Amino acid sequence: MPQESQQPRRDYKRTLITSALPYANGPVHIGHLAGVYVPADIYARFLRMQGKDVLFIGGSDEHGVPITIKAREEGVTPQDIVDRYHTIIKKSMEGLGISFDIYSRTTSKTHHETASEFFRRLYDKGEFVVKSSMQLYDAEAGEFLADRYVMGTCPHCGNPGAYGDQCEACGTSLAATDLIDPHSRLTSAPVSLKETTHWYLPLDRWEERLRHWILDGHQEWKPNVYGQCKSWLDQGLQPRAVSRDLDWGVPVPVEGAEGKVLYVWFDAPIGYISNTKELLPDSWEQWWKSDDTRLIHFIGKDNIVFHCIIFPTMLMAYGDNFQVPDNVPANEFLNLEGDKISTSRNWAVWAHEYLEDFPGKQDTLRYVLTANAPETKDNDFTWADFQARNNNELVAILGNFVNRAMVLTHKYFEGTVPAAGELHDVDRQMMADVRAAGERLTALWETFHFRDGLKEAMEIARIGNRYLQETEPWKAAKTDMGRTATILNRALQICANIAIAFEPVMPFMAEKLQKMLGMDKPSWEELGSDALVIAGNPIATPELLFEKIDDATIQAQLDRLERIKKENQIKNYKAAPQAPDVDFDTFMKADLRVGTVLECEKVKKSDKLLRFLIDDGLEKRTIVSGIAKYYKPEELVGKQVCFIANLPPRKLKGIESQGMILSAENADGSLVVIGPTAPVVAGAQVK
Ligand code: B3M
Ligand code: ZN
Repeated sequence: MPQESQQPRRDYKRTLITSALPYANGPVHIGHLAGVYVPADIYARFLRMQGKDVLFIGGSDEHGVPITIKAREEGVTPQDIVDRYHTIIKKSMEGLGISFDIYSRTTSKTHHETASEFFRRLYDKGEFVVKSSMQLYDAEAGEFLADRYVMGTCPHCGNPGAYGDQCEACGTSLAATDLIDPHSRLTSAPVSLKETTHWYLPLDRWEERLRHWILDGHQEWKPNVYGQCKSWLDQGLQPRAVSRDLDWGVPVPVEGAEGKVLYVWFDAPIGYISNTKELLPDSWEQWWKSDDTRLIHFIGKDNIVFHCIIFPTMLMAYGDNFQVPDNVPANEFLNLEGDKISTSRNWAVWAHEYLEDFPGKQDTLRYVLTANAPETKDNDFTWADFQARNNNELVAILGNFVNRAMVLTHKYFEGTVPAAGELHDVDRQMMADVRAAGERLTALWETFHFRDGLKEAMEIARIGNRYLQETEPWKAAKTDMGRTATILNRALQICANIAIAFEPVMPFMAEKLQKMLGMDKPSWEELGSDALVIAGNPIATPELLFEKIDDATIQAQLDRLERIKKENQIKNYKAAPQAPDVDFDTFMKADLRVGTVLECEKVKKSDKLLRFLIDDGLEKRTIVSGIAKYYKPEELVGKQVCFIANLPPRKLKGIESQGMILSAENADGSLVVIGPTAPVVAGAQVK
């Protein structure tokens, strides 16, 4: 059971669920899915199955500096960029069954109007302060520069390509003013400072109210969320700028604000409101401004301050009974094979690529991401774990149980649900266990413990397998068909419970299973029932719910990541600094030659060494070289290689090596043998 006391509010009539609006400057990946979209979708489906009034709002965040940078890099407009990624993201969400009531975008007309009006109202109410400050400026382009638009040398690691907000080589967060030699990415001109004016939201005015609301009123929030809020509040809040000098975004709707737009973090959360409005133009206010609405934000941990402090302040400042969030179940981060997921390094499993590579296996991903959700700490996604959970849990436990129950029903009762007779203790105990698992599941999901709840759902399938093992209906069938009927009736009831318990996490599987069992669309309240499938009704021929994923499929994914790792190493390669001078005569003492490889073989008991027999123009010589990991011996026979002829002989693994073959070391540490670009005579000198 959860350790914190997360008691859900009971006095509400409807739940408004939002999930962070992904930036439309790239596709979504498994980190977004595990952290935000899958848990939000589970919660939405879970409430809908209970007959609750739910709205699940999504959309793309289409403003902000990274989008303008990408557009410039590609020589297209920001609108082109967001059109491209909004389409990809929306399709991925649909493909994965994320059941938004609306998935819209912040470039929509409704959003521009709504965000603009929101700003104007705060402005008119005197909720902003105006301040002038010195900002980075590119005098050549005549434009102010966001930190990301500044480049220079990292003061920590010396990387000459560090950005004004972060050095991607060493990972340090920076301010543009920390950089050595800061220059503009627009024109390469050195950056200067210029005075500019912006509107600020004075968070400090709201500090007491926020303290009371969160620190006293929401101790049930997840410890990571509550802790971050407390730390912000304890440090004391400062006014935050809500406008920027930029030409992409919602224009600041005030006279004299030409060339200024709303800061993306001001307009993006208003996107939740705009999208509700777009969906329900006449009744959206009920979802935002009435006391009996409960607002829940699903986000990742880097968005906590915006959703717990800044957006609530905006809502309170607006007034009009706008509701502040009741809970913000933010997640930590998911890593991939031990490394931080990164869009710029292409280190991710992209949702749209997964859907192509694993057609029909949306539920497997949803299951794995929930079973391994980063709810309390950062977690790691590995392809080995993905395969193991599919094969050992979905196939071997869940799929296997359902299949056995249905196949036995076909075998003994021609595919008709048999009637249960007198119940034994084992039958009653089994149903009590299913009910108890269902109750624990409900309590866990009500309090946003999706990962632990999923374990309880799987427990129902485990109970099913144990039940068949214990009751052995195939044995009873030899002596007592009535007993077999009872057992299989119970087993089919467990299948039906599975079709309910897993529906929020694996909706595709659940729908298929419900159809196979001939169930009506179930409601959550029926979980734990032993009357879900009716005696005398037919069930379908069982189809497999999950299939095994083989090693080759997993290897292909690992190979892809390996390739990406190499590409990144090449991209980030920094050539070694030049060695100190060597005088010409010394260099000329080295006798460098070209030889032709006559024989090449692996050295026994070594995975590094190859033994060469080389025609050096004078005789045949043996050279041992440490390149076995990068070549198959037969590839090198007949090739010409450069070697140093006049090194003193050296024994390697008992073989005397007469010289050294030259190779170049690539960015990933792999070695490539050096040879002439056209055939030459064996023994040709290299000068
Ligand atoms: N687009 C940041 C992010 O994707 C931002 C969320 C907005 S939610 C209103 O992490
Ligand atoms: Zn650095």
